[in-house]
Amino acid sequence: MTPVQPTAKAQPLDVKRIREDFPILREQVHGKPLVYLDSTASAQKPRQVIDTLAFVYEHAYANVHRGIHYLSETATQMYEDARRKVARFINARSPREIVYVRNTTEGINLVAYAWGLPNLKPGDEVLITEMEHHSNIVPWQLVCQMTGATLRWVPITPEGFLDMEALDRLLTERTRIFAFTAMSNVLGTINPVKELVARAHAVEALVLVDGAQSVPHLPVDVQDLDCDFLAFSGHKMCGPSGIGVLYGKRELLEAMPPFLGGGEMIRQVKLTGSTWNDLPHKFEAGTPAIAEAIALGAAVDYLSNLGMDNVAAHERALVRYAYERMQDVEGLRILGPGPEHRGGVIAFTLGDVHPHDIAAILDAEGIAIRAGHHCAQPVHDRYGIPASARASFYVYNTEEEVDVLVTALHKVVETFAF
Ligand code: 7TS
Repeated sequence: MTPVQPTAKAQPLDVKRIREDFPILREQVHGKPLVYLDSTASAQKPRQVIDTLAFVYEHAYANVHRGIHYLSETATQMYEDARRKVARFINARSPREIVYVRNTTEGINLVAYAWGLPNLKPGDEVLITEMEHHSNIVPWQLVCQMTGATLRWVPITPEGFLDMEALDRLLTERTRIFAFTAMSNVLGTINPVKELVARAHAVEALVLVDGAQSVPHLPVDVQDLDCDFLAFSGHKMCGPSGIGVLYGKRELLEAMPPFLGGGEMIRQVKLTGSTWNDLPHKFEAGTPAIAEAIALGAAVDYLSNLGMDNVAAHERALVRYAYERMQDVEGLRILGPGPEHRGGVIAFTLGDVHPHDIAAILDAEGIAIRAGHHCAQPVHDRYGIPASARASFYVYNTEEEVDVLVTALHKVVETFAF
């Protein structure tokens, strides 16, 4: 595997200033300063995003695409401006390719149902990987059951990479779609998305990229990657919960039937049948998350101002530091590849200590990590463990916080005296 290449142009983030933008980071937890190391589950929100939500509700709130009145037109304008910002952020050809959904999970389900149900049949194969989040496994299991298609998966090597030799055997002319994560939420592995897309296209399979962990942390350019679909969540990229995005190539989205039916997604409704609205509204039935979509635009502005190359470089440096410091903790085993191949996620086990006990001891120190299977049971099965503890990093985390984590991990070792 080629290490993830650092970009020469990256500038250091001014983390002290960034932290001032995140009011929650001033909280005390159990009398200790909060050390938030759970951004892979959900990221904290900067003042700019919180203020945008408040601004919309105080000054610009009404339903969108419906009213002829001032407020509705203002809200619609802001809602569509945010869509244009998202399109630019991932370099989509057009905002019409940006469908607002609730989260990554809904985006993947949209493709599984609206593309999968009409297109899959017995003999067809859907290819996923062993390192997927449940949201990129279960929808495909359901749709394969309904259509008679077969679900296959690319195994993971002992080091935590996709097994590229197995991929060669698994990608065949029977493969209709290859759905994989750009970055594992457990192993931290950054997958070679562009290469995987090219290999899938060589057998004429479509590609859905689960961007839940890549769009918030790495520069993503859908035209360069040439992926057919990309799903991601606002709440993991400093935006609000309840808003996410499905990017899809226009011709594919045009050809797909709607996923949900209702208001807004129609052109005309007769009791005998209906016709559909233009993209992207065909996929946006019902009143959407209006203020949340607008605030996602503010999150995109925030990250764009920091610069995604700089965000990625900051996390790379932090994960390298954490990876090295954590080697000193007795009995600690890190899942997945070395720091040069991973994003800002470190999942680990510590002797026989249950990950929930690790998380509870750390919580008492004000440190928020996640413990469990992180909605990725097959990854844990692969390594023969039921669960792990996981620290994850974002733009507001510092080396000092890693030091607090490592000191607390030594405390866990002392408490359990192994
Ligand atoms: N895909 C990946 C790779 C993820 O990490 C997650 C969420 C999802 C999909 C689903 O995102 P949602 O916004 O639709 O829920 N991952 C995690 C996690 O690691 N801990 O909590 C949520």
